[in-house]
Amino acid sequence: MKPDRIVIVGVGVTGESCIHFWYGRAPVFVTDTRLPKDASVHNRVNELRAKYPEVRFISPAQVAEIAGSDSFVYMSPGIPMHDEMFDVILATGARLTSDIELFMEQVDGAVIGITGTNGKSTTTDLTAKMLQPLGFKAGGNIGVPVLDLLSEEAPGFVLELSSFQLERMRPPQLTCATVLNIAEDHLDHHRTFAEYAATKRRIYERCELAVFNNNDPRTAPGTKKPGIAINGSVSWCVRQHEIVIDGHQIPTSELQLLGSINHYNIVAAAALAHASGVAMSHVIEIAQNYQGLPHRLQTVARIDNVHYVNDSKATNVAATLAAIEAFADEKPNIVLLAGGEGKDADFASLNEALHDHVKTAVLFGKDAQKIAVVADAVTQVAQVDSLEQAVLRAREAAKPGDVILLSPACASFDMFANFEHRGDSFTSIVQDMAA
Ligand code: UMA
Ligand code: ADP
Repeated sequence: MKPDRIVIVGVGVTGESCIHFWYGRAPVFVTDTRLPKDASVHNRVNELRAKYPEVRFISPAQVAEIAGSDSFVYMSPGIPMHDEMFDVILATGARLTSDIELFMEQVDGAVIGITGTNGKSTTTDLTAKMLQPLGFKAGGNIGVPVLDLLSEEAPGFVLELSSFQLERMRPPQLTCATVLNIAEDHLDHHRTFAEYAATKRRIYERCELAVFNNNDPRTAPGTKKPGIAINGSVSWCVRQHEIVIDGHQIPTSELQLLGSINHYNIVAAAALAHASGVAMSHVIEIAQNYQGLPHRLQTVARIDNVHYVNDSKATNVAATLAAIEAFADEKPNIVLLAGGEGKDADFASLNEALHDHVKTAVLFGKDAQKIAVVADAVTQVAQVDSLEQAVLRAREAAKPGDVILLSPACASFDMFANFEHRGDSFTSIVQDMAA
């Protein structure tokens, strides 16, 4: 069906990619639920107005009169499904759809989908590197709106899909799909953990081949599917000192990525790449040399024999636990920098790792006190007002051989523009200190 009008809600990168696609093909109307109050949204609207003069920018209240049964409506992923705008749109009879759904309708080639609470970006980037000889391109939640990939003319795509993206579309028809892991996150957005987990598993519904963790039933497809069950056979598994990829054993000492969780991500990426038909020799070479993305367990300096690590992308408790595991020693050797916007998470599950491996927790940001309540009973705690103070306090607490680990277990939005800004700030504070 050809729509009579397109309504786009949200003026972030997804919204713009939808405007770009439909511009000149159908009348485009754009709004943003934050429009009446937020000055930065006004600035963004003005920027888009200059770029796309034919687009009509409307107020959120006008959506009810503009959208009709022959319209398509694109809601940006950051707008929670319980936002009243969804009811307004459904009442108009319009087709509520998404950028990913439109992308899937446009492409013929292979599409691999990757979701999970943690490790999505790392696994997406790594899978795409393994599939580079075949010309695959990566996009999605990793930061490149999928519709922007349409200009690439690639034979296949690797998409990072968030729960926000999966919940607002029909299950995608993917060549291969994986749920890497499921832990508590985004409970301020999804109503329950069960709802969040079910949303992630929608990725398998129409996929041809599933890759999942045999040790974690929450990652398995609900119905029987052809696939690769990692840790379910000797050919594909993660062991203490080696990983096995299609029967090839690789000692973990030959890998650049740290931590058993990252070793799992490597095996999952290899399984997805293998299923797409690339040479295993290339997959193994990339697996061994892959250095990871910035802001994930990234070494930023070694000063006075203290190791400074930027893991700013750890925006939930599970990611911080994984980071602590990656650096843990027999005695507490970690000075942890944590805090920020906690997204209603329960920090109690940090308790044991803080007790066993963290000598001091330096806490900052909006939910510092919530973490302090847990940490106080098991380790030394310092609460500070800024990241600068946190680094100085951590430096005082660390001894040679220790690790100063920024792994906040929280989103960054209370103090920073995003996790990259937080990680870059940490890096420059540390580098200034070293100079
Ligand atoms: N907006 C509203 N009402 C709301 C919330 C937002 O109108 O209630 C508007 C904002 O005012 C803004 C626009 O929506 O104008 C922003 O849209 P968005 O929040 O959906 O963000 P985009 O810029 O479109 O980026 C999105 C993803 N963001 C989110 O899901 C929050 C990006 O993932 C993704 O890279 C991009 O699409 C391309 O696919 C970011 C992210 O934080 C990195 N993802 C979450 C995560 O990884 O944890 C899921
Ligand atoms: P995502 O895109 O899902 O946020 P990233 O690859 O960006 O995933 O990594 C986010 C954070 O999660 C980093 O701190 C990283 O070290 C950590 N991490 C990566 N893989 C896992 C995993 N399987 N379990 C827990 N934490 C993980």
